[in-house]
Amino acid sequence: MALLKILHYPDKRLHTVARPVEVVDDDIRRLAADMAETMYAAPGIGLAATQVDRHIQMILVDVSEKRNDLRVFINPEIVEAEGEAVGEEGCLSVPGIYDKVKRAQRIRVRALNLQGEPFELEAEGLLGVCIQHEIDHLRGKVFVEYLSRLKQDRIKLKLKKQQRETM
Ligand code: GNR
Ligand code: NI
Repeated sequence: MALLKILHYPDKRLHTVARPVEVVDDDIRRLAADMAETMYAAPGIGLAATQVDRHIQMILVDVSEKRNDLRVFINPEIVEAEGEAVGEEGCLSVPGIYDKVKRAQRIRVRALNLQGEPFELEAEGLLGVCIQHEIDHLRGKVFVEYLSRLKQDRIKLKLKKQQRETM
């Protein structure tokens, strides 16, 4: 296993649109294991392949207290969404920034598991939010893009300054 480097906003590579996984093979399973290690070490409740500069449609989520309920979604698709819910979000690619985002309250997701088998899952609450946040990453979208232009510009300045200071 290996820890992977997480890209930080405003890195252009975070806006790459991920391509579907064609075959779920050992390379994909190895990447999933490395992403899991990276997500738990961060620590985060989710991670998209986009964030580790691998532009394929795979996301990981674990919203459990004990950090022992890893879910992997390959080629995830939201097939139903209903309601609206606003919640505070953060992102490993936007460290130190938290703000409110409006999401669907309940979603139904279709994806492949690490055996390449299709499954569906209904999610709400933090799990639902996290899945929507991760699928956005696969489309090249970072949560701060839901905020006002003014806030986005302030966040960009703050993170660029942080990056200079840690160089
Ligand atoms: O660790 C994370 N926490 C979080 C909190 C509220 C809403 C979404 C998230 S996802 C984030 C990890 C991450 O950046 N995934 O892309
Ligand atoms: Ni994120």
